[in-house]
Amino acid sequence: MVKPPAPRNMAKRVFSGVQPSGSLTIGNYLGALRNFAKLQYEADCLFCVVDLHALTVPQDPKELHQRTLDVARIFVASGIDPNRATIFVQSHVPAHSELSWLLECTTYDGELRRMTQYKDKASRQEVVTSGLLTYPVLMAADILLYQSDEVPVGDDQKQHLELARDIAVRVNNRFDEEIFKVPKPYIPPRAAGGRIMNLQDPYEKMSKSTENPRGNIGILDSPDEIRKKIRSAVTDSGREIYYDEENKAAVSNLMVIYSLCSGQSLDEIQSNYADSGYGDFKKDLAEVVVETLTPIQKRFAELSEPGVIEAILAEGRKKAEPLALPTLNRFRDRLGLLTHS
Ligand code: ATP
Ligand code: LTN
Repeated sequence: MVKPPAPRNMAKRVFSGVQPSGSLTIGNYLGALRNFAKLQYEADCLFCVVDLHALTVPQDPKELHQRTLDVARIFVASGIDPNRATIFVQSHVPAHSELSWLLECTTYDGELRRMTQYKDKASRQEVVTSGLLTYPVLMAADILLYQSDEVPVGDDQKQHLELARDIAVRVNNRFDEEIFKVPKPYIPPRAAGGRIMNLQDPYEKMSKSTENPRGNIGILDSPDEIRKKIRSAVTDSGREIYYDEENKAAVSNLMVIYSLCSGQSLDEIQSNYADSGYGDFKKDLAEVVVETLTPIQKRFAELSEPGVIEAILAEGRKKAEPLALPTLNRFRDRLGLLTHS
C-alpha cells in the first residue's frame, strides 16, 4: 500500500543558507539576507548557516568556528527574529549529509561537472576536492529535506536551484509519488540586488572569498572603511549618472546599492544627480550605506555576549531536526533501506 505523503504544515515553507566562508558583504545582505527578514512575515522560514558547504574549500578551523557563530549573529542583527524563523547550523542536523549521499546516488556526474560555480572555483584551487563537485547536491538536500516551497538567493545560485528542482522531479517520477516538493527560486532582478558587483571590478560578483576584497563592502566594515572603499570604487567613462548595465556597469552597480539602501528609485537617483559628478554621488552613497549598516552592526555587537547566539542555534536545531526526519525516513524507506528504531 502506498503510504500517504508526510504531514506538512499548510504555511509556505522557505529555506535558505549562507556559508561561513568569509566576512559577509553587502552583496549577501542586499541579495539574500534582506529578503530573509521580509519573508519571515509571510512564510514558515528556516535559515541555515551551511558550515559543511564551507568545507569544500580549505578553511582555518578556528576561523570557521568563529564565522559560523558570526553568520548566525548577522542573521539576527539583520532582522531575522529567532522566535519567528528557525536559525540553525547545517552540521547540527545530520540528516542533511545523509540525504545528500542518497541524492548523490541519483545525480549524474555530468550534471555536476557543468555547474559554472564548480568550473570557476575548481579553476582557482590547487587541489579540487570531490566535495566541491558534489556541493550542489548537498544544497539540494538542504532544500528538499524541508519540503521547501521557495528559496531566496542571489542570482549566482540559479543553476544550483535548477539542479535541486531536477533532482526532486527525477525522484518523484521514479517512485511515482511526491517524495519531495519541487522548490521555486526567489531571486531578485539585478536592479533589485540579485547580483551586486565588486567595486573594483564591475564584471566580478561581490563575494566573500574574492581575491579582490578591496572591492567588497563588508556588513561589519567601519564607516571609515566604507567611505574609503566607495571613494576608490572604479567608475565608467563619461561623468553622467544613469542606469545602463552594459555601458555603465560600475555606476549602475553603485546606483543599485544606493537605491536599495535609501529606498529611492533608480530614476529618482538619476534625476537627483543629473547635474553632479561622481564625487558628490559617491559621498552620498557612502552615507546611505553607513546608515543602513550601522544599526545592523549595533545589534551584532549586542549579540556578542557569550551563550546568546549558541542558545538560539540550539533552539533552532531542536525545531529543524523533527521537520527533516519524516522526509528523510520516507525516502530511505522507498529506496529499500532497512528501518531502524
Ligand atoms: P563565497 O564567495 O564563499 O562563495 P558568497 O559571498 O558568494 O560566498 P554565499 O554564502 O555563497 O556567499 O551566499 C549567501 C547568499 O548571498 C546566497 O543567496 C547568494 O546568492 C547571495 N549572494 C552572494 N553574493 C551576492 C552578490 N554579490 N549579490 C547578490 N547576492 C549575493
Ligand atoms: N550554495 C549557496 C548556499 C546554500 C544554500 C543552500 C542556499 C547552501 N545550501 C540551500 C539556499 C538553499 C550559496 O549561496 N553559495
